[in-house]
Amino acid sequence: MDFEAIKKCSPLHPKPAGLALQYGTAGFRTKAERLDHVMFRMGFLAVLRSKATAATIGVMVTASHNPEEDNGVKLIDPHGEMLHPLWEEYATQLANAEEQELQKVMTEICQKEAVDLHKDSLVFIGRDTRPSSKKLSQSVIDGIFILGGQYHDYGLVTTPQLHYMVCCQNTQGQYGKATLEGYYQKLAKAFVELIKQANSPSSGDSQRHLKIDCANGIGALKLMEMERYFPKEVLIHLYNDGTKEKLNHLCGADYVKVHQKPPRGLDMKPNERCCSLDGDADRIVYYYKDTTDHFHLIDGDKIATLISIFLKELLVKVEQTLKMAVVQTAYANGSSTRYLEETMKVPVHCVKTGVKHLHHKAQEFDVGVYFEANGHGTVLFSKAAETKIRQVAKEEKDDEIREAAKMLENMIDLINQTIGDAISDMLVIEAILALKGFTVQQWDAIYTDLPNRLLKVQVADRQVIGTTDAERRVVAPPGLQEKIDALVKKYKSSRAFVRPSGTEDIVRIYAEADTQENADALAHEVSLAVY
Ligand code: NG1
Ligand code: ZN
Repeated sequence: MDFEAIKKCSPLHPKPAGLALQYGTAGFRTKAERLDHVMFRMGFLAVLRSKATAATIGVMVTASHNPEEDNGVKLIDPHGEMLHPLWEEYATQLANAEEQELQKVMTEICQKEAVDLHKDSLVFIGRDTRPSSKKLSQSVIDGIFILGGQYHDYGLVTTPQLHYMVCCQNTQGQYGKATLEGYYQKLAKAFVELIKQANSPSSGDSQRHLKIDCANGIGALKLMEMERYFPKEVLIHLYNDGTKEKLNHLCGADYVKVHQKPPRGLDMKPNERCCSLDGDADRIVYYYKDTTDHFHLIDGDKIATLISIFLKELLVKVEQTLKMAVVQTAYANGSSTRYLEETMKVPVHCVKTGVKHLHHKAQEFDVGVYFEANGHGTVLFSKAAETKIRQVAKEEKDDEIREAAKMLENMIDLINQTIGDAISDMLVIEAILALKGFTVQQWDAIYTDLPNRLLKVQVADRQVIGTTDAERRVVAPPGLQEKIDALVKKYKSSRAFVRPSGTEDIVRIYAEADTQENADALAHEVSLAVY
């Protein structure tokens, strides 16, 4: 390692004095102007991680659903998954090291991980559409360059697209081609095949329309690029495409989910199917308004349920021994868990918030469906499941079974198994609705959500709140859980929990109850107990 060069260049990306950041659930996130040194240093870390794993590593510059003034960065591991927890620790140490400590911290990482500095390295870089992202991704490149690493800059891409590229590259093309063209072609081919298997569109109309709120972000650009691959039966209409308004401002999946109301900038007629992406297009929620102007949100839990219903029907026909499960977090609506377990008889597992926990758990099953209530999720197929499904699709003599296996095969190709992907999920959902002849109302009616409320409160130190049982109970500070228990008892069909956010300096409060008024009141009372 050329420490002289590092010493010379590092002051060009100075760390603001006293600033300490943490690599959280989704990497580093804060105001963009505080992140230059972090980006530069993550360039270093990506090179070291690439050498340590002898694989290509990704660096994505984005702050997802957070305001336009924020930014963030996260590293992507070789199979397109989130960074290894040990390396998250190194990332924090490196980001917070004072100038004179940099050499020591980097040497320690190399020693602990036995990094062979003579090895080659390759880093894939991507960024969202924030005004600050271009310069910040240039700082990542500066860091890579100083360590003599190789890189490929994909420029503007969605977060899941970059995860996909990393996975393709490290599996020597087995997962697909590591280009945008490769991504669009793979997804479009699977989607077109699936749509062909649908009899007739449920609307009676020969075309299916979908209105999409793109959160004024990268999703709009990428959907425009992909549109020409879509079958003519599917017509998408893009809103909040970033040409007029600010990223994530009063729109996007997070806004719609948290506020339980439509985004600004999307004109919605009764019973029209609409959806919102978030700022880096890794989340999606659907919604519509009925003829009485009542807004209906179809969140990640209902997406997981729709996908599970569809997959289970096919798996029963193709191979009954394949084990399917759904993975959720504490934020999953109680009605969804109940429906999945009691009506569908599908095992449901609850894990801590954060995609890496869901992804990890889902890997235990032949078919693992995971979604956060906020619309981030995907489906994982085990190697054994994939091999079996492809074999039945090829060799089975019975037409019905073979057709079912083909649908599953196309689902495997359509879903981005590296991470939740709004574009891929949207195509999966559109295909399932077409295949099952479901309207958005029929989908919504599968079960009725329990009224719920998500609040956030600012406290002096959010880390004083300690949790257990997949974050459903607090163990610290003493007495808080007892207070929450007492409040929950006051309301019917209720549940509430609090946890420190991993992405913002706040504590989140979630409550469910029999009515919206009660859910709101319970959330409010719990928030007072947290102060
Ligand atoms: P935090 O801030 O830890 O609650 C939020 C989301 C997570 C996940 C991450 C990463 C909620 C309640 N939390 O985490 O589900 O998506 O952001 O983006 O939606
Ligand atoms: Zn996101």
